[in-house]
Amino acid sequence: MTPPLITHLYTADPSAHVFEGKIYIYPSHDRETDIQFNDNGDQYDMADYHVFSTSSLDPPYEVTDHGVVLRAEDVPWVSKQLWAPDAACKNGKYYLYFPARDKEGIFRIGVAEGESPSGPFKADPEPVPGSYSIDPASFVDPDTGDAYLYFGGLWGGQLQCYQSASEPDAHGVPPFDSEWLGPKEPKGEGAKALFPKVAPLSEDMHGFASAARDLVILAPETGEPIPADDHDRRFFEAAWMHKRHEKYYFSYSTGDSHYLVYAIGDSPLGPFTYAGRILEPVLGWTTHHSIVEFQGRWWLFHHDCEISKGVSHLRNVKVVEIFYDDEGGILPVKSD
Ligand code: FUB
Repeated sequence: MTPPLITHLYTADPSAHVFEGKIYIYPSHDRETDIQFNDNGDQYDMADYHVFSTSSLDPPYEVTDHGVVLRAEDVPWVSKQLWAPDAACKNGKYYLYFPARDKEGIFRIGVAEGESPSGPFKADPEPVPGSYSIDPASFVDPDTGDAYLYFGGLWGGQLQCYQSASEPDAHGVPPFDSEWLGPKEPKGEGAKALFPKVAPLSEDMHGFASAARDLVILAPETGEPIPADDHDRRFFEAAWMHKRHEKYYFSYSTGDSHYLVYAIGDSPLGPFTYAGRILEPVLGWTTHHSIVEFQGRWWLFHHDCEISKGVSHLRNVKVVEIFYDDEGGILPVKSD
């Protein structure tokens, strides 16, 4: 069985990057809580972030914990729930993107800047204008240097609250519809799945260069958007982007069907075509990941609940090597 990578804290949602020749991991920091499990995710009540680094991904693991790099109490707009973060490097600086509930209980995405991949990070006083929902994943195209932010998550992640066709605000955000709060999403004959969002990042990495738009995911057999009722393939949360051999790979969690899956496209803005499963369900409700090349090998970082013996909000990060077939398809990870 793959051993946990980090064992002294509960960690989840690992976003891994190669910075300065090492692997840096930006995970959620899970903690114990008395909040009862519900489908809105209230029990995921995290309050700070740690950063980790390592020079080798083969066991036995030697991972450095760089300590707390950002706390909820240090961000003026945040009320609670520091969920899955990601980091980017551009212009010699490091940027931590993080979702959290604002003082009205609405998920927004913040950005914090630092001089080093190991932090600390200083957050902007307001969330990124035009951002909403959860699970930011930043991607700096290795060939063009252009940077993008992907985001969105259903149910507790509130993405379904932004479906209104009414006039968007000045940042292009549709009106928030609180009728959709909770574990809800479109369903039924003819309903299309909601898409994740993507926005090009501004040169200073603190804002969007243009409004977030849909990242279209098509079913290969029809060429049409994936139907809402197709819970084995529709986007739920945990966006991630990587590039290999000129192809863009958008991967994500299917949420209540518990798969990690991926879609392939020719542009970081899409469209993408669903291509298959990467990881079967793991112990625990959530599954969330990142994919990165390190020292000529490709790695899937993910989490399960091995250490807590299945407590869904007390997770541990793992890493496993992945392989591609000759056509560029990702070979599904063998469960162990
Ligand atoms: O860690 C809190 C939430 O659980 C994340 O934002 C989701 O992706 C899921 O892993």
